[in-house]
Amino acid sequence: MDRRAFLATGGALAIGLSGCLALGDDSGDYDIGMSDSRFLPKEYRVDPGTTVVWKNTSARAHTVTAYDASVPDGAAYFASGEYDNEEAAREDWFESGGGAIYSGGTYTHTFEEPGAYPYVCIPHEADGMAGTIVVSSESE
Ligand SMILES: [Cu+2]
Repeated sequence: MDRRAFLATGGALAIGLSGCLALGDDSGDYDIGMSDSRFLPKEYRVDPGTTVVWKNTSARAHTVTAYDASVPDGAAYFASGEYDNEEAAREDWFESGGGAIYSGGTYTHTFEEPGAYPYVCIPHEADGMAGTIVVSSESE
């Protein structure tokens, strides 16, 4: 490699690094945002083993609550507040606002088993605030 080619490579590397740093400022810290009555995006695909981060990017409190009946066989139930099942999550929400993700708050869950995982926001279920995580390998 001559000196000119070496300098060109170094320049490209510097540009690549500054691009990574800029991403970390805002868009890189969550996967699914929330408006007043929507998960954004509504459907989200990940590879098995991926940790998904929800962030409440609105001013209202929300929950992330999986539907018991829809969790794939062998997969773990998930809900903000770390409830073991949907009934417990709903009861606690209606009694004390349990499981709430407040403005700016986050919830994370790692998805191991392939399949579709529909979930809902309990307080805004009637407004249609629901989403689905699809866990599948990219090659499928
Ligand atoms: Cu909500």
